[in-house]
Amino acid sequence: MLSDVTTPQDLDDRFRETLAALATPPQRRDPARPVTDDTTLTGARALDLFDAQATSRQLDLAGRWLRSFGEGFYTIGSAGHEGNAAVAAALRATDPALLHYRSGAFYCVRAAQADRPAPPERPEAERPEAEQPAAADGPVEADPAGTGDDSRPDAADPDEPTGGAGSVAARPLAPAYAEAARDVLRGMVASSLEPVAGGRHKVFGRADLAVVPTTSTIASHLPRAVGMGLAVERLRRLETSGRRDGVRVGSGGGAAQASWPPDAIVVCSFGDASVNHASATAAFNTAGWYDHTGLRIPVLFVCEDNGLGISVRSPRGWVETTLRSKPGVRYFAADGDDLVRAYEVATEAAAWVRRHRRPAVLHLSTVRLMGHAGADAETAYRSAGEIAADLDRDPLAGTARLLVGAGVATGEELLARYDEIGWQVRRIAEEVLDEPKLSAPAEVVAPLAPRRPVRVSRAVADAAARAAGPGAAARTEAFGGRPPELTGPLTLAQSINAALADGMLDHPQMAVFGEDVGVKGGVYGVTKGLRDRFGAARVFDTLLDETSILGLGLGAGLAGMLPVPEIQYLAYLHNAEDQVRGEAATMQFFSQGAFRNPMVVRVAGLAYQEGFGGHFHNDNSVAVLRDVPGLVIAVPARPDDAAPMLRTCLASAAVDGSVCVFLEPIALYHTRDLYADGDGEWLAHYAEPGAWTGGHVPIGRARVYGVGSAEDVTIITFGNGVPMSLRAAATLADEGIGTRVVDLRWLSPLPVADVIREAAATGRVLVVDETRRSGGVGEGVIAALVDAGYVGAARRVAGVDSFVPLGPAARHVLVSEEAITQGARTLLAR
Ligand SMILES: Cc1ncc(C[n+]2csc(CCOP(=O)(O)OP(=O)(O)O)c2C)c(N)n1
Repeated sequence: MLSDVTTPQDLDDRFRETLAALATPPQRRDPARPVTDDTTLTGARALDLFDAQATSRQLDLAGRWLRSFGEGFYTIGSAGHEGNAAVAAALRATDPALLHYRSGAFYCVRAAQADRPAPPERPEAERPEAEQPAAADGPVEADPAGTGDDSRPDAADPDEPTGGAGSVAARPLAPAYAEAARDVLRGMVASSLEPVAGGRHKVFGRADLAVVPTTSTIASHLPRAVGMGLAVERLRRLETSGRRDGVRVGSGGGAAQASWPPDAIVVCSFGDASVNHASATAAFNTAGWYDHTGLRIPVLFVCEDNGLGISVRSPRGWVETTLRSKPGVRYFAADGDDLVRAYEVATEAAAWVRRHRRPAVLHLSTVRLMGHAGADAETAYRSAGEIAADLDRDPLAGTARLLVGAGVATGEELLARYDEIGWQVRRIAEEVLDEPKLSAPAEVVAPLAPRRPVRVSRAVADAAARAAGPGAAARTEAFGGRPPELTGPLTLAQSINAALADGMLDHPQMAVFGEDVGVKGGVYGVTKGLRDRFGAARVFDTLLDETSILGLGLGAGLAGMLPVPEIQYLAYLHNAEDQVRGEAATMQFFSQGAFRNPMVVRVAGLAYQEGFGGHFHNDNSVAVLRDVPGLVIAVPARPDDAAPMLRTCLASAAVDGSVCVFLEPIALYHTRDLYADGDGEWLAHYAEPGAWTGGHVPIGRARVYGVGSAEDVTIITFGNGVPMSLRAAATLADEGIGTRVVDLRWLSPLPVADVIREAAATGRVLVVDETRRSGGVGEGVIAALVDAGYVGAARRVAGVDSFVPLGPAARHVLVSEEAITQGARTLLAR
């Protein structure tokens, strides 16, 4: 130990000292043989993993070096966690992986695995216990493909280490490792050539490696991993039952590359402090909950436990205690600085998950070297002795000791390899320094939310043609002989219900799920009958956790499904927002569209539920959604808008991978009348398929109603504001005031062109915003007018900055028709 903290120099020096001190082995071992007596891991493969670990280590050192002269922007490293190389080696290159930010060695191994063919499968008899079908271990399915192979993907190819056989020191660095290093270095310098995020973030990710980029929000990828597991298993069942052909996997799906193999398992890794996060506990709970119900979720959670979350220690024994106690999740543990044990246990764990299609957690103990990140002064919260103790457990040195002890290599040879790798990493680092960076706003946002409205409208037209043509008979049957266009005028709720059914008919990969949506048909009956028509596999009740509901959607979308999760009330979206904001909306941004999570999140919300519920059932806060870049927010106010808007959202999700929030005004669900009791003016006929193309509603287009002369004032509104404003406009018309009422329909992107045009037509704008004065939609409308140079008069009528109280008191804080009428009069009196 040269100083109190472990600097890159210390770490490097210490490693050299350790290797120099290793005694030369008495005799050489054939690298094709197992490296120890109690493993199948060959010496050659262990050498190969050493290379991956050394590459990862050199990347950490290079990251600090780049930072030292201001050209590197990321110094969170993998040093001390290189045992995750063994986890990668225990998996297949096609197993989707969502990785911890300390996964440098895993990433290198995965890159090399993808570079070479899968190993031959071993006969059943040779498989260890974990791979054999379990006799009495819960309801385990027969191996569908009959392959049985699931483990030891690397043990069977001892003669072909990635770097080639021959003299240890002379083995060239595997091209795949060099390329992996280039990927990582490009991430560090924010090069726009970085293969997945293109310079938008430093992530581990690549579609061809089945590595899905994760964000820096710890544990937020775990609910998605569970969703992926659910979807992978569902698609496997379709495959084994020969029905997968009917599922256009990938057509509307999440990954640009081919879908994952049916026997894939999902792996997700994270740190020890992260196990306490609500998203992590949600994911464990959901995996266990489904396991308890008999549903299979093949997910391997990997907790890389270095004992610290930045400066906060995990209490001794806590991580093991909590991971062991997750119901339905099998526990495995290994020491990450012991390559052989880590490989053996990881292999056993992966085999168990693959075989049984059930969740497990691998608790991998690690150390953290060089602090949390570059700027972290560990001495502020750790003793010198503690820091030094971590150095004693350096996994790279551990692998070196293993190889030298086994007679596979000498310390000198390994040091030569370490230096050769270091030299190459530095060379690549220098190369990527000069690469272009993102240089313009348009370039930064290009992959955020691609919109191809012509393709979307064509997709709607195609759906219409199918529904009217080849799918007509099935459609009639699904609707019990009476398609919705023949049943008379519908309410908003009935119209959404019918459009969901049409969506299910047209998108075989679509699934509707959420709390109470299945058997009950939703608390407002919006999903009524869908489960009976389309089956419990496609319309199902979830557990009561919004984070998990959205996570299931995110994973399912990525795996090729078209998820339509429901959030029962807008108020309850807020405790799960990160899954929309941090996960869903960022996926295309951080993967340049290589991965996408098409999704239409139905949310029942907004206020005016007369006499019911108070704030939690009348939540009118959409600000947190409106500022999510790329998110589509639809608010249908009337039945004959709801169906085409839902079709548009589904098509946009399928075509462009859009993340859409479909916000349904609860108070309008069952509304029938507009002006007077019994007038039936808020009901509408459902369009027959032949009329879908003509009635298509593109994203970002408003609806305009002219009342009276429509010349005097423009009311801009949405949701509940629409019928209220139409009634106010009728009153104004009696006073000789002509109004045009603009229903925004889309809160994001706002229909700016329509707004400007209609505002300019009268020169007097009244924004009727049922959300709140501060942070409400009206702020955005007024800002759009200002940005466009609108010079006329403008006023706002908005909800009071308050939560909505229970009972009649709600009227004091909500926009009223009277306030709208008065607002228009004031505007005209100016
Ligand atoms: C949700 C969230 N809260 C806080 C942070 C800031 N943060 C980044 S890493 C980290 C510690 C994570 O510790 P652990 O999960 O043990 O992983 P380690 O870094 O030790 O490998 C924290 C608090 C974050 N990234 N995400």
